[in-house]
Amino acid sequence: MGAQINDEAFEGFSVAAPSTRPPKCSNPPKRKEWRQLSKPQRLAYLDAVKCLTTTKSITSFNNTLNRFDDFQAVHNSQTDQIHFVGFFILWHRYFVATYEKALREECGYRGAQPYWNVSQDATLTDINTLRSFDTEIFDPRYGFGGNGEYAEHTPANNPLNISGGTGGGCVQDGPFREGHFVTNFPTRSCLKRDFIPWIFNTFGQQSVVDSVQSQPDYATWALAIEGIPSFDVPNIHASGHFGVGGVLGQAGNAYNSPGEPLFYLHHGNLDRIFWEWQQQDLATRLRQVGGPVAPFDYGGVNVTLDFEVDIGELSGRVPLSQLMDIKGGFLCYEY
Ligand SMILES: [Cu+2]
Repeated sequence: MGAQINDEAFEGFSVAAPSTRPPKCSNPPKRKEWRQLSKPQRLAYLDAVKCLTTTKSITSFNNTLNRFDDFQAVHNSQTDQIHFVGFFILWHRYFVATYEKALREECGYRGAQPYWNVSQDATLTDINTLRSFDTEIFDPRYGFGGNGEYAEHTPANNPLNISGGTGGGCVQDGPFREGHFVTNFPTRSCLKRDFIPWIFNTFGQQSVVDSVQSQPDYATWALAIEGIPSFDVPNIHASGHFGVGGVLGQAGNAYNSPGEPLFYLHHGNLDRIFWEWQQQDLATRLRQVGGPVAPFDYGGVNVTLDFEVDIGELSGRVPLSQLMDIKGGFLCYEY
């Protein structure tokens, strides 16, 4: 007993290296597509998300009341630095893994972060008529509920004049319906959705994913998965964001998209696609990064493995080298 206390005291005085060594990854949670979960597993996940909304905030932002808000606020505060950069996919990998950790460690969730393979739902058949996608993802009991109530799209609230928004108001069914779920940051709001079927369906095609996966190196791959801010060129990232959030919903808002609980399933899917691409040549792709440090600065200074991403009060600062392997460094999960 006495010896143990001495050891601990000694640890306290030692340099940081031993205590910052990441723990070994054993028993990684296995992430599955939403529909691969049993119904009790789906309910357990939805309950854990609701639990985050009733667990006190740990961040110092104004208006964050709970742990769910914390994640939205951190993303919001960094939006202008973490998109259209070389570390986009790795920042979001770290962010989703930290959310998964919060669900497990703070809300007693025993499963893994599920993902939503949007390509499984993207269909071109009823592209302009579909109001509510017919998918178990939006199931009112075992899913995330459906579209928002219809709200008028005007030049004031739709300045880019994006066509095809079919909702825009508060979600009316499911666990995140109006009166049962709010986001508090930056201001209090119901969860809004504004399904845009043509974007979801054309951008979500498996062929779009296939062309991303054919990219030969990290920098071109990273650009392909994120896409460019244009509705003329299909990209898989925009499919989940604008297909669900459209013009007026949280998912379609670059700053506040993590206010949409499906954000974590959509980005889980992008991460799964990343890991599948990495596995095509793992030896190389566990160590290959690239793309700009500064937004849109293609051809400028590129990120390296030493480049650090920082999700602040959620989990701090980590070099990209620690985020390359989903079962090593700071990460511990699998697909
Ligand atoms: Cu983002």
